[in-house]
Amino acid sequence: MSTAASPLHIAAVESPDQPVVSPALVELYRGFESELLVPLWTEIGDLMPAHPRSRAVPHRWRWQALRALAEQAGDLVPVGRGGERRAIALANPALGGRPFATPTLWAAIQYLMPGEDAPEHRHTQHAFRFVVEGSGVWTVVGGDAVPMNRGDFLPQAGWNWHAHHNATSEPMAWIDGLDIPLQYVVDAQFFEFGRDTISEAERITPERSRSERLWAHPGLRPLAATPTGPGTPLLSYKWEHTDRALADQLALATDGQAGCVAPGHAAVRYTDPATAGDVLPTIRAEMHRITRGTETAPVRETGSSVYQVFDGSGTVTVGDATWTVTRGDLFVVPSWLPFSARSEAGASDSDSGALDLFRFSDAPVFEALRLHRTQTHSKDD
Ligand code: GTQ
Ligand code: FE2
Repeated sequence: MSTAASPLHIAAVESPDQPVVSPALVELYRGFESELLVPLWTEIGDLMPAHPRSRAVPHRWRWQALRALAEQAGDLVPVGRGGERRAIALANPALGGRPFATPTLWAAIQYLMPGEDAPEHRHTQHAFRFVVEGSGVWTVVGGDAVPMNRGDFLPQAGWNWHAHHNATSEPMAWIDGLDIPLQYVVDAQFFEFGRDTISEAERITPERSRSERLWAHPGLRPLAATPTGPGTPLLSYKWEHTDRALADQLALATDGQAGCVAPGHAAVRYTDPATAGDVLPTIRAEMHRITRGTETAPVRETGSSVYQVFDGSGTVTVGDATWTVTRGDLFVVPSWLPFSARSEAGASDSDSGALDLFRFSDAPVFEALRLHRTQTHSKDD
């Protein structure tokens, strides 16, 4: 009688830290395999390394290439119920062809043609949109129409109904960030279809959403509004505020006042106005401005990040990889690989003359689990 082949293979290898290979040892290992058992001693180096060795690798995607393919998809692929979104995800080359930018994060370019609607749905995955170019799409979250313009960051916590509609005669592209790979690996996902089309009353195009009118006043909390569910009640963080915060940080530093994270490097984190914590339970988002000629000190952290160049150009180094980057380009920083960036003159010259980097990461997960570690090196280390 033959039993089904065991999916396990435990290799008996000659190695100083492994038991002596003998016919009896090989037979022991076959016994483990047929009972679906794995000993720690053959696996420990992979399972319990001295420090994180990410399965993901550093990689850069060029915005021009993404954008051109998204345009082609706009002509060839309808958006509607079932497929839900014309979203094209970054696939880390070391994650088995899955649409995972990192082990925890999804990053995609989404594209909506003039007049198109992306149908309503909701899911437990936490999400955001970030706009590097264009305008004309409103995302309707829980009936609140939120405009999308260059530089705006739009978080949207899990289980909110949402649809998108392009109200103009131009196509629009933006990026989505979600915790899809995290929820996939921990089996946490729920999903529901909503209405196929949003109501005419929701097909409005206000300059500011209801959420902004309630929550976008610095330091002022509306007394009668109670955030429901996890995540920030503010659905859009507009570029004018982010830009001014970064410019003010740099100007203060020029006056000899503290404020920047390092000379020539200003940064802000998007936060929940009701808690001052991260905007989403699983995703942290930040904007960094690095002035022309400045190079940041290498930093490594547990957890992974995805960056998009919002403006300017420069050179970034992630572990052993170094790339030039310019407006719209995306790249990933796997766990515990050192990251540094240098701002340089290039093809696209930003308004501020600086390199502006939008960043999102899984840091809230690592912090909540008390697994977050950071290490900064000086440039000469
Ligand atoms: O826009 O609702 O990139 O549900 C992936 C899943 C976008 C969205 C994505 C989604 C969405
Ligand atoms: Fe969605």
